[in-house]
Amino acid sequence: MFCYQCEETMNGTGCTMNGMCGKKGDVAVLQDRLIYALKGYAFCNSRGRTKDCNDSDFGPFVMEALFSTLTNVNFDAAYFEQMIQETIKRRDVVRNAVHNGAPPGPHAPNAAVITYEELMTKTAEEIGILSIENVDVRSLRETLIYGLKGISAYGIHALILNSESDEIYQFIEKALVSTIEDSPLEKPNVDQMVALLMECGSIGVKIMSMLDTANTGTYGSPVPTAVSTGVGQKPGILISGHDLKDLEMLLEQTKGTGVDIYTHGEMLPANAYPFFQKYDHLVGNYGNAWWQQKSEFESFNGPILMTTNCLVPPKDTYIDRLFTTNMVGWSDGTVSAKHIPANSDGSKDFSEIIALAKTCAAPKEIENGTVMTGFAHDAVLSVADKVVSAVQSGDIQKFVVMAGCDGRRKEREYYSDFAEALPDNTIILTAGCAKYRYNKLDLGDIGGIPRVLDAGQCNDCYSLVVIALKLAEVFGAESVNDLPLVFNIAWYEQKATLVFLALLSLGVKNIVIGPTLPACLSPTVLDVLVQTFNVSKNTDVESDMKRLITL
Ligand code: FS2
Ligand code: SF4
Repeated sequence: MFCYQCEETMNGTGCTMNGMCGKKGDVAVLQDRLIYALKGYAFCNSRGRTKDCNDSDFGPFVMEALFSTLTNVNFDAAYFEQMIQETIKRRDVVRNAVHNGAPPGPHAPNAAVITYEELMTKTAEEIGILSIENVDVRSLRETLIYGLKGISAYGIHALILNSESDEIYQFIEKALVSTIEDSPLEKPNVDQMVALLMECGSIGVKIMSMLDTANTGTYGSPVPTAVSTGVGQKPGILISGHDLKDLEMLLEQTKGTGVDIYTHGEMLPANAYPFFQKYDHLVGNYGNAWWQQKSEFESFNGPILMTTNCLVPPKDTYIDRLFTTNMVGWSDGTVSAKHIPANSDGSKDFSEIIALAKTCAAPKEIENGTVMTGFAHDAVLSVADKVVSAVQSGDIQKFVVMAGCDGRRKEREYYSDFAEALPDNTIILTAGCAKYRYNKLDLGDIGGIPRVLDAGQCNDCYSLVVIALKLAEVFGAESVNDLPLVFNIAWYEQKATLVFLALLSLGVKNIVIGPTLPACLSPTVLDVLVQTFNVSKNTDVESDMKRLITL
């Protein structure tokens, strides 16, 4: 196997035996085969589009497939075998329609004609990342694929709330086709591949905006909320991941059952939506970022529902209480987590989880306080006057965007240290699970404005963009680069890759990322990013404080 899509990749270069995330070699090569098959499906669908016989379900299916290959989503070999089979079946339907049942032409790429049986014999070396010999082409293509995974993750959440866009589906199709090695079409040159990455970033802004509209249209605009981190006396269900519709269905089905609901990880910001606040049995948030789940799921005592990433290979002590849904899956070939499927109308039956919860002890207390969230764009912009006068008076010197992901590496303590070392006249704007590194620190407020403003999940980085653009407008700045605003972001997986591309597509410069640079960036591609956008890696707290804040 070879995988270098996330920040924890082995030695900062690539996982080659088993993934640091727990992904086994057999699942890694199945994911390579699925992506290969998706490229062939995209190729045939693009031909079908010109003859009006493309698959109308192409976008949703491909988004599901790509999302399932994102880090920490699905570890189940059987799932990927079935998805590869389904992709080839769908591809063949479109291809036959394009050719009126005749065999494909001699110039069709292999991904458009390979059979399921043949594909299942292909190795990672033959069809995976390292099959692309030119290191820069490999870098640009893989970064694009990771951006597509991010688009797909956010696209699926929007789709679940009945929001979709053919523009986004057509981009996914075009981008997949652009990565085909033996394509009969003219291959994009390096400049065109860089342009595709920027387009991917723009589509990222669109999908995050669409999801923001879908979320706020369905659940209301988040309001600043102090969320309890303690526990009650009743048994509970812990819901983790990002999917708000699952939370809605779970809350409805647990009404009056005597079972409490707790959020975990990226589900914390759900507590700030007015819609969810009407449920008294949504009692608070249990635990921290995804990587601490092994101890937190154990001490929670009740069932856990993983609606999306980040799933860590479970311990025996709670595997019987772990349920997955959507694209999430876990199996080691012998033991599997129970999967809750969606019915054809999107509804789900959580009765098995609820019945199990009733037999479990209440969660063990691991904290007892509150944590603030709910500072999405509407909440922050409603106090824009206060913010502007605080900047004008010098009470606020700088805004520091510290959004992104958390991870288990020790180097990430940097983010807590950096937050603590920031001068009192700075405000942290955050979103994503990176916040758990500093959202429980007592950093105080500036004239009633908390020094850590949590806009929500990683997709809610869109809120930070809206806030930055509004500040630029209010201050008459030409761009966000002219604001007292710096970026020190933490990345882990492919949604963060998309958010990064989205920021670049908006022309944001001087972004500092860490704790390492993406391994998929070749020296040449990195050089382009440095020359064009002055992107750099974080260093140590003292040096970064000097270059970002005090200079
Ligand atoms: Fe955090 Fe993990 Fe949100 Fe990422 S829960 S690192 O995949 O999606 O951010
Ligand atoms: Fe390694 Fe990350 Fe790939 Fe997992 S997702 S195999 S940790 S690079």
